[in-house]
Amino acid sequence: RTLEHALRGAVERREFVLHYQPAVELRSGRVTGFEALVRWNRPGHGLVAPNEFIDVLEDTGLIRDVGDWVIGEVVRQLAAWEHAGHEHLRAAVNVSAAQLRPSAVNPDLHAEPVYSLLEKVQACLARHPLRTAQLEIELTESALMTDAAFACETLERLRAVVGRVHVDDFGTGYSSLAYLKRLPIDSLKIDRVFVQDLPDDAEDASIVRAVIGLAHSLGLDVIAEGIETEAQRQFLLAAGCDHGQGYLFSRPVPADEVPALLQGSR
Ligand code: G
Ligand code: G
Ligand code: MN
Ligand code: NA
Repeated sequence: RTLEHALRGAVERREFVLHYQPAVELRSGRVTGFEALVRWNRPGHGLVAPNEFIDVLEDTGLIRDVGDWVIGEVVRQLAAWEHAGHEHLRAAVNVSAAQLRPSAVNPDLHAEPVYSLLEKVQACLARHPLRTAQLEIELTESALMTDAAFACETLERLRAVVGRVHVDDFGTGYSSLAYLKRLPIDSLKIDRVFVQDLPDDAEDASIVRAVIGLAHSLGLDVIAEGIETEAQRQFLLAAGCDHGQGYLFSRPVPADEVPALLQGSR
């Protein structure tokens, strides 16, 4: 297929860029971290949004290559920000289910190492040592629950080298509460489909309150996504939501605009 072919070229030519969207403390508006979001700088097309190509990357396995690049780039960027005096910034990368599994070992190539996400992260951190657990990861609820036992084991080991682990798009999948309790995770990110019609939609309001209650009872932090209006922020704050992300605070911005966002946030 032509999109797949174009993406293979894009991986070789490294045509991807990262934008960063802040997450803020709802109470104060203070920036507490960033989420790295990939874009494809496709020649002749401008910046292409991930929803137009992430599925193809996942279906073809190319997500491993792009995902490796994303991790390396975020670690490099965090080290550069640190060097520029922006200390202890946190940035989360989105990790697909396919990146969680070690790659298949080629039986004919005994020398080929088994690739794992843990090893990739460790290699990046060896190149650019970060001071604290500044690198965070986001895994979707469905990626975690497809093979929850395996995800649990993998996260236990990853936890030694990364900072917070966020469950992305929470509410859109089918979480086993038994596993949710056991998983070494730090926060639930409420998907923006539940936020967009707040505060008027009574069902969404109930769902959001229930998720916040569930998260807090498990000792987890809550981040609401897709906050666009002050009314949404007020509702979420009153419901006890800890953090938020969305156009009300900032769109995802290129790396060079991040320092200005920090300035504005004190
Ligand atoms: O930036 P935007 O809102 O268009 O992102 C759309 C989707 O693409 C989101 O669900 C986001 O999680 C996903 N996405 C963005 N960047 C990455 C990435 O680096 N890796 C993976 N696996 N998904 C990403
Ligand atoms: O699935 P994930 O949460 O990783 O994706 C985040 C996506 O949501 C990004 O593509 C980002 O551009 C988008 N996004 C972030 N804030 C808002 C918002 O306030 N409104 C809408 N509609 N999309 C948002
Ligand atoms: Mn995300
Ligand atoms: Na999400």
